[in-house]
Amino acid sequence: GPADAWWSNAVVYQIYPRSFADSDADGVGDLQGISERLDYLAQLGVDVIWLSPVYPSPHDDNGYDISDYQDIGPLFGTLADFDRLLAAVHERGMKLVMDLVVNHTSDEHPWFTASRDGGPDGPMRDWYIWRPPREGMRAGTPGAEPNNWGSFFSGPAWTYDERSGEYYLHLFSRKQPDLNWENPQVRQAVSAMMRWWLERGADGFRMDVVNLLSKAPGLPDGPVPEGARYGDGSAHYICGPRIHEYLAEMHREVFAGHPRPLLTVGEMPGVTVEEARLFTDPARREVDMVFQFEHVGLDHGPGGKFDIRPLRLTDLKASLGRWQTGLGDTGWNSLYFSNHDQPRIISRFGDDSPAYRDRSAKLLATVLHLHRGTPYVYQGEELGMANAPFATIDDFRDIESLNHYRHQLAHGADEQQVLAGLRARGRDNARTPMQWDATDNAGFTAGTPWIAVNPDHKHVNAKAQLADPDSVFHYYRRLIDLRHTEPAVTHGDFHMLHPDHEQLYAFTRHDRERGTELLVLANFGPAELTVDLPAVWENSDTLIANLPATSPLTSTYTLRPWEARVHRRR
Ligand code: TEU
Repeated sequence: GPADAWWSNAVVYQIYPRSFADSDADGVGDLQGISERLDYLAQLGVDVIWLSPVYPSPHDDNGYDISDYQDIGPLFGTLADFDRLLAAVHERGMKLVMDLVVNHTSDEHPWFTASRDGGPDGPMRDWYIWRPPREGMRAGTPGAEPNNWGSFFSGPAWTYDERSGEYYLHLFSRKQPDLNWENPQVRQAVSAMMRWWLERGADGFRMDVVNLLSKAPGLPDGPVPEGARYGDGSAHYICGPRIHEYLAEMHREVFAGHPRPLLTVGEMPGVTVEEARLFTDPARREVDMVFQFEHVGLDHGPGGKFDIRPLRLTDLKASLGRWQTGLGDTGWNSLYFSNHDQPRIISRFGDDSPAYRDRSAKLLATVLHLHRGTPYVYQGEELGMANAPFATIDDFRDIESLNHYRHQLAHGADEQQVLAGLRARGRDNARTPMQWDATDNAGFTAGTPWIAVNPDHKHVNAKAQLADPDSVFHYYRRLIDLRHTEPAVTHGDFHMLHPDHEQLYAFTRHDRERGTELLVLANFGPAELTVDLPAVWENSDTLIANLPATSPLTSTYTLRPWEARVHRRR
């Protein structure tokens, strides 16, 4: 089962190459920049690096719109730079996982230009999803789209091609047309491309929105949410009718019998625990693990991600706890709070005020890393990087934020309210440059960064934290080490304590085979909290904690603001 897989005690580090390290002063990070920083990652102790897309791309969505799957984009370097990076990663005993974006391509990919320019009868037409206008409607007019689906990036999910009189589907931007996975030629081309990267030495794939590949036949309209202009088509493309067939076929064609240990993780918005059990059941041979979205949607209001609602700790515990149990015997969890699409976690679930930012960063890390599954660290998370102080719309770069702003204002929304949503939830919060040191531009670039550096880099940066044994960096290093050395972290059963408590996140991990048990206590907030403890924990050892203990554990213990502790008994 997964608990025996090579990755069962691995920790993955995500690099967003645009924002990691710029070696040639063009203001955008690159592969050579990554190569120069590998010792930092080796020191942190991570096992696997996941690279967000580095392929040729017009960068409408920062590389998630790919125009050539088998090359490196000139912004990032060359295939020779990639080979050097991969060799250097392998030399340090780490692995490198590529981002696989095959729900859609760029509209500048030759597959799409051939599909579009060949017209309705052209040989490549069926590689994408083309449809005539809605019956009785004049093409190109509002409402004439083939169905009512909205795109993830505001506006309709269809764009009209005047020359052929048809529309193409794009669940994301109009420059990200969806591939037609019903077409076996598409599937074969994708498999061949994946094999090519594995032969080059890549160690697996993170698969972008891979549960959206199969669309329901007929592409039916979706319900229109209160106050919305477009329908929600998700029931017709999330885990659609052929999705398990496609992933099992991909596994057979690409991964089966591969001689090297690989890792596959499917990014799956809207996936349920029940579906995730199927996707990650090793006997079904689909993917090793999935990224689910439930816990990062708990603070979304009815208006969606930019509609800010505070998190209730009981909701977070109920959600993560259900996933722990649901994938406890079959399947495997991915554990993440942060990635390039999410705001910074200390600004969201923690407390980024000067008094508590480091302590809450360590608390969040403790809670996440002590769950069962594979933890993912997003660049800068290990320094406790926070959301950026974006002032006006000119400070934002992300297509999702810019489109949302434009659409909201066009429909009469209040600008300050829209900006408040973007500041709290915009993806650019995760995309400000990595903070290497206190110099101007944080040591990220000698040029002008493509997005402003967070001014807090003067005191929050890697150089300062490497020199401080109490830093967030060294705390992450110790957590990662713990996963490598304490089997209960990898294998222990998960048991939630006090599920109804609004301030305490507490659980145990019981390794029955070795007779070890861990107790995790985390005080989510700025108030002290006295907890009652079962007698068995009296005088147990501290395994890791973000504060020195005030006293040995007895039948009660008072946790200070944002205090997190892990105790062990045998
Ligand atoms: O994201 C998919 C996704 O569903 C969301 O996280 C999305 O980014 C957005 O926040 C919805 O509000 C993946 C990639 O991680 C993301 O960067 C890409 O923009 C997207 O797919 C399209 O490739």
